[in-house]
Amino acid sequence: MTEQEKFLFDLWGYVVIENVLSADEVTSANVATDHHQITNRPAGLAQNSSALKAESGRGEFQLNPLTFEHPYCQPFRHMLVHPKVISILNEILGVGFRLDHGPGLIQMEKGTEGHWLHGGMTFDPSQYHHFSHGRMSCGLCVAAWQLTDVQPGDGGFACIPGSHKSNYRPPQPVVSLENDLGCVHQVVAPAGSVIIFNEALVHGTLPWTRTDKFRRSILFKYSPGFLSWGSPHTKCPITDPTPEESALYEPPRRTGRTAIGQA
Ligand SMILES: O=C(O)CCC(=O)C(=O)O
Repeated sequence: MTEQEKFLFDLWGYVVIENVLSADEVTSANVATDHHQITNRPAGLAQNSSALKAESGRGEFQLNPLTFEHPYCQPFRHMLVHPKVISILNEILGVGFRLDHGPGLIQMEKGTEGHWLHGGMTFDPSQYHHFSHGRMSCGLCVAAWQLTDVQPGDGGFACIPGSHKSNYRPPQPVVSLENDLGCVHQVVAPAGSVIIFNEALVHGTLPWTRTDKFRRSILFKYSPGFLSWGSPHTKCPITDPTPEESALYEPPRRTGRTAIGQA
């Protein structure tokens, strides 16, 4: 993790890292996505917000993409243990971090609703940002890979930068986006980039209503090795896992987890 990435992630609670995937890798991930069933969930994530409502719910994979048949699992397995992401997670979650849940696809076509802002509202021992002894320590964090371009005004991922460290709950009109007080930021990111964000950040999704292009983001959620936000995995779902992939599925525990990405 570079000094600039540390600075921005600590300051904002997220950082966008561009050009992590090549154009060919983005294409392979989109081809693999096109070959598998995507189902639209019923609309409802916008709750009763007039600012977030739209006709349809977002599209999601029916199967875990890490278990797709070869070669279609490969782009997602590459993302799971990408060296750039591993180096960042070793810094912010600590050595021995684990895959908590995911990967999950978010696909939005024109007319897809947004998602009420969430995260960071109260003390939550599973989602946090702490700084001591010269380094960050975080709870649940996300690597959100961008398979399509997101431009200013398109919608999609949005957050209140810095809110992972804020002390007051955002007012209700802010989390519903009905009056965002100018503090909500739509995150712009080209295809091939990865957004690393802390789940303690107040974040959500703006509706996708302004562009005919679609949005595809695939989210991997990681926790420190001792912590499980979701139900711990019973086993690695990949039938032919590498040692690095297996390590990410070890049970949560304070010590003794296999470290990955260490020289
Ligand atoms: O990328 C998005 O649209 C939002 C994702 C989100 O809210 C989450 O992962 O908790």
